[in-house]
Amino acid sequence: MNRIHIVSNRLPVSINVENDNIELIPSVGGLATGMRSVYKEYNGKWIGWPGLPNDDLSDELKTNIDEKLKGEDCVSVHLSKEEIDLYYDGFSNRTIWPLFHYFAQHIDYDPKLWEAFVKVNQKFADKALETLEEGDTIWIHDYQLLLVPEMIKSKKPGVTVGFFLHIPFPSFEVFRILPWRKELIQGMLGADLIGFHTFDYQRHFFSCVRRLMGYEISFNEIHIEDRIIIVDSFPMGIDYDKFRDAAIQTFQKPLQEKSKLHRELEKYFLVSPNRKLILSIDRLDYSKGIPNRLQAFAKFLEEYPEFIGKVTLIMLAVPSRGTVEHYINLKREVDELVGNVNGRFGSINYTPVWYFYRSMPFENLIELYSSCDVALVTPVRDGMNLVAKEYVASRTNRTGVIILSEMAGVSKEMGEALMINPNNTGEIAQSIYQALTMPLDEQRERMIYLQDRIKRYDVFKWSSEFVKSLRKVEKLQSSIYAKKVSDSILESIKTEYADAKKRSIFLDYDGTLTGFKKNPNDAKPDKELHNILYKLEEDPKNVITVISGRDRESLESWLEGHKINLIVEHGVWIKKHGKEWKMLANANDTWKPSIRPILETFVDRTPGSFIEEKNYSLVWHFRKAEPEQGELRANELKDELTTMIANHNLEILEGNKVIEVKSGGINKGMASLQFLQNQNFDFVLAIGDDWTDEYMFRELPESSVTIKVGLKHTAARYKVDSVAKVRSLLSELK
Ligand code: ADQ
Repeated sequence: MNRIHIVSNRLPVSINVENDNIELIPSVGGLATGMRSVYKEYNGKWIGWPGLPNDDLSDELKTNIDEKLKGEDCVSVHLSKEEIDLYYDGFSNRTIWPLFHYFAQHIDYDPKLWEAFVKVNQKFADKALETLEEGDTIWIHDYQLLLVPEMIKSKKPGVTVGFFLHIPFPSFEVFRILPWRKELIQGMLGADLIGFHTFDYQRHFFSCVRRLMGYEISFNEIHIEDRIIIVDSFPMGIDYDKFRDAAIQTFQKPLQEKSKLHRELEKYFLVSPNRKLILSIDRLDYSKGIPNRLQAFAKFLEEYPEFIGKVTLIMLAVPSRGTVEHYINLKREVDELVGNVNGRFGSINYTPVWYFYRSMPFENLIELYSSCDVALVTPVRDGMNLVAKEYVASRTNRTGVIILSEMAGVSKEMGEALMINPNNTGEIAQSIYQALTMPLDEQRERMIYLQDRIKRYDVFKWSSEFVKSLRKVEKLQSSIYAKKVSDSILESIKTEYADAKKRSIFLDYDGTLTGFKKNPNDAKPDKELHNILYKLEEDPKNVITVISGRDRESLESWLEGHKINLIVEHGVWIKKHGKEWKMLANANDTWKPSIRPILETFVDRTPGSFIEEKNYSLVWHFRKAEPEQGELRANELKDELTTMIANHNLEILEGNKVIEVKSGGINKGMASLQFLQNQNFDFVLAIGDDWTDEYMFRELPESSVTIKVGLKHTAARYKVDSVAKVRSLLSELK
């Protein structure tokens, strides 16, 4: 079984050094739990920063730390204070974090931060490369390491690379703001599998790839040069059983074993049995919508004064990124707002907001989750949000209500929560009222569904699904390589060619012999191509046919002087060398007047697209249109045409950035077979790039050497990845 390694900014352990004594403290967070099962099971290493700046560490201590970490199968990437400042607090948290959370006004564009980001990403990649062997798999995590996939892939292409982004991926209009947008996308595209929490982030990523890089995307695959990248959504889960079991135990503990917090909570309920608790838990981060939440709570007390004295908001904020300016300002704002709400609505025996600015042990978290009637989760942007899931898992009596921001990834899985827009404080106040007055039966009904779902797709399922997809993509890549014309395949093709007495060579034109041009009339053969063809024609054993979807005129004039046959319009016309054009199939064009107006409306609605008219077909080209709009309209057009074609015996052909409507029953397969009839060729070679060539690959005799240009699924026997490879293959045939 191939090894799977993990790379993340932080290792799953913290290090405590006292008097040269090194203590490793395992992290209990969701990622550490989920990944620990993976890298242990697959015999891998975890590569990351141990959490201490290396400036304060002697060489000896560093070596000892590394040794100790080795025992946990961890490999450390040591970082200096300056690197942490520029790469982590800097580019990661002052540039990418605000950008990806739509806080454009907070973005720091300092090129120094970018340079440090590149340098430190390279450090992580180098450490990983030291550990990796060809054939291994590596799973890289999160926005701090966006460049690492490419840095690894370019050095070790045989390693399967996975990447998971834990935060949102923004829409193109936001992402494009960044000066280094292309570099980030390129970095991510080094991965074979890219995972996001939700389909929306996946969609945004696709649109950035399409618009910035122009790569082709079909379903959830990105096709680049010689690789296919799979992109998918994997909503991260939690260790459900751990939270549920801990919640059960909390209530079974005898009084003397209960924590101080728990005893105080119980005392509170004892004194005021009708009091209700609302819970709010996050890192203190501007993406979490904490000020909005406090304002909404104040509004609620204002609008429903009967709840003053009866409802308390317990607000836990974990200190986070305290050296970054916007976090310092946020802390000040939250402190003030808490003071404001308590000052306005509090009394001697009533504090509306209990505010804790600290991290809490797991035990206390569980006590809070299981004691609070409502969870208020109102981020303005959040990749997933695990707090919402942890609250659900801890509700062992199946009561409790979640008020949830529609801007959190988790909202896609929690339709039963009370959904709010985090910027609408009136709506949040209203939902707080609805939650506090919700009948228990309704609470249970909603909670049962939520628990079912969150339990099923827990963190172990999440990681195993990702690993399963990694294995799948690994197989896919190897099947691509298997069909690729390798040196030994090339040798055997050359031998077959040399041994043959009479050869038929079918060559598609656009995308096969020449690259695609924005304007189809610019695709004239260049000198190199002319020479390749002249050389092939010289051999009297060769019968060469260019077989294309093009019209008669351009190919005839471009290839004038060559000893070549032409089959055009996908098989409607044939012109044997030195002879006149002849119709190969029975085609008619009486349908054109009814189809042309439809295509014209698409030209009007899609700037950059145009119609090409051939004798027996009409083609809508959208290569020059804005890529996303082009794809979208192409789907619309196909849909619209489908209802028309049956009446006219027409066919729709989908080529590379073209939709072609033509008379039915005519295709390159039929044409090439007809061409071979009554001739005794003992070698047939066919090369083509798009799916109109698939007809030819399927219909030609099994012994033919069929070659697809590109990496998509194909009926051809072999694949090459570019026009340049086609040309070099043809030049080598002797
Ligand atoms: P975070 O932004 O950190 O994670 P979240 O998913 O809510 O956000 O996870 C927070 C974790 O911290 C929870 O497990 C919670 O229990 C714990 N926690 C919160 N307050 C605490 C406190 N006071 N004391 C102790 N522990 C506390 C990023 C993304 C998220 C994404 C996760 C996972 O921003 O959108 O869900 O990664 O992919």
